[in-house]
Amino acid sequence: MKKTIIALAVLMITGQNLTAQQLPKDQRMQWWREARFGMFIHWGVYAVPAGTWNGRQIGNIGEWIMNRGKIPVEDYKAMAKDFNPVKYDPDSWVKMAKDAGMKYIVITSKHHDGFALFKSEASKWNVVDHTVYGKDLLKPLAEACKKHGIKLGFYYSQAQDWVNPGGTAIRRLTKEGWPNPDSVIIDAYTKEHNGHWDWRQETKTFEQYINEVSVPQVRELLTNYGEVAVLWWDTPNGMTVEAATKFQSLLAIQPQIITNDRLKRPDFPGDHKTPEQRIPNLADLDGTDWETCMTMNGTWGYKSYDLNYKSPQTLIRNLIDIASKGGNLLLNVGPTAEGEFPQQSIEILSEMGKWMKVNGEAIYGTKASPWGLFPWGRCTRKDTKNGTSLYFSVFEWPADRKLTISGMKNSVISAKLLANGARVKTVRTKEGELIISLPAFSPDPMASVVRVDVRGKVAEKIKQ
Ligand code: FHN
Repeated sequence: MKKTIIALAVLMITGQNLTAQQLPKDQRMQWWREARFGMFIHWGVYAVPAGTWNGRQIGNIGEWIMNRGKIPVEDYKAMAKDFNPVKYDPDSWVKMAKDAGMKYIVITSKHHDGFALFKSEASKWNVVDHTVYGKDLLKPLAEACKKHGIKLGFYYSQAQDWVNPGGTAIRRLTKEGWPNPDSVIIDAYTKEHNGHWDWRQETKTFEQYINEVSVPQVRELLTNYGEVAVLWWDTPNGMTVEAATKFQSLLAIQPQIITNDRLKRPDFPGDHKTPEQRIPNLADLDGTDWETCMTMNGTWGYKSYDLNYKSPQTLIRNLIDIASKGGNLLLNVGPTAEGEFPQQSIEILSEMGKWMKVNGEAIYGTKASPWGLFPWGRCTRKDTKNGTSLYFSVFEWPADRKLTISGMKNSVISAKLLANGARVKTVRTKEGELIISLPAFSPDPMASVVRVDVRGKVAEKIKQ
């Protein structure tokens, strides 16, 4: 407790310096707010068992197999001999992301299994020192991203690590299920749940882990790979203000970097929120930037038998829904141990790319809908030189072929379908409603976008 108070005091005193090390938030967030769509990649040794250990299918998400199966550290480490991504082609990964319409990639440089996809001096449990493959996986990805104009970010599990000793703070859970920061004792369940089922995990303290592995590795990531666009923290369980302050001060190495809200709650809010596997309701949004991260099937890390993929239509509509609420979508791919994207993911990316090529302007650089949601679809908007472009994405083609927009007084300059360029008619009713008349059939089953250009600015929020 005393330590926390001292660290908080240090933070308050140095707080200004910490933020001064970073470029102003709006400047840093500019590309991210325009991008709207990125790729998450969960890749590591868990792709070897791919959901099955000792002949048993282990439930839950694939990258948690070590924890869920309570796999002993040495057994898990032994799996690294089969992590041999000879088919890894970072150029084609980046091209697939780019062709899908994604503008950035965030890859798990180290997930909770502690395995670093990069050469690290801080822990030998990394791809160079621990696999026959023996090469840094992030370097060529950084080069490919640079070549194709895609921003690269690193996910880093700063406080949860089941292999590097000390890598998970042991805390008794409170009644609500959150770690209680003032306790140190443990019943067997809490211990296992927190990542302790092998004595090897306990040969060092959490503090040692933070100082000897986690902080040095983040420094390596921020130093050795050129410009890093995003640092994506995860599972701040047991994080202390002292530890978070150390990570935070490293950000000075990359003054343009964007970070999320998972370093340590609530003291370090980062630049954006991270709703996981869900799209927030309008009522939950408070003006803070946000990014929904989502899987294509039911797992982040590769699981050979999870074939429960969402349809391209669902994912495209999710992206539109998110953009209409002012957020970003970080859509996950879990590559195999050989270094390939699953075929289903490739197909989904390609379908999304086809839609984005035609309709991307309804997503990139747009702002949230001035009206909230429509029963038949969503709206995004963009300020133009002379006025505003409104993008109405139609999910449910209305039987009467009419979209009714209430409460907007701006006069219409033009209206057309992005799918085929066909003009659509608009009329104004006596009551001032705008009626958009659609053709008989929707030109695109994924979502058809009507772009309506109007004069002047459209008010931020219009009551219907
Ligand atoms: O435990 C992780 C999980 O494996 C995955 O990485 C997700 C992605 O947001 N984050 C954690 C759970 O919140």
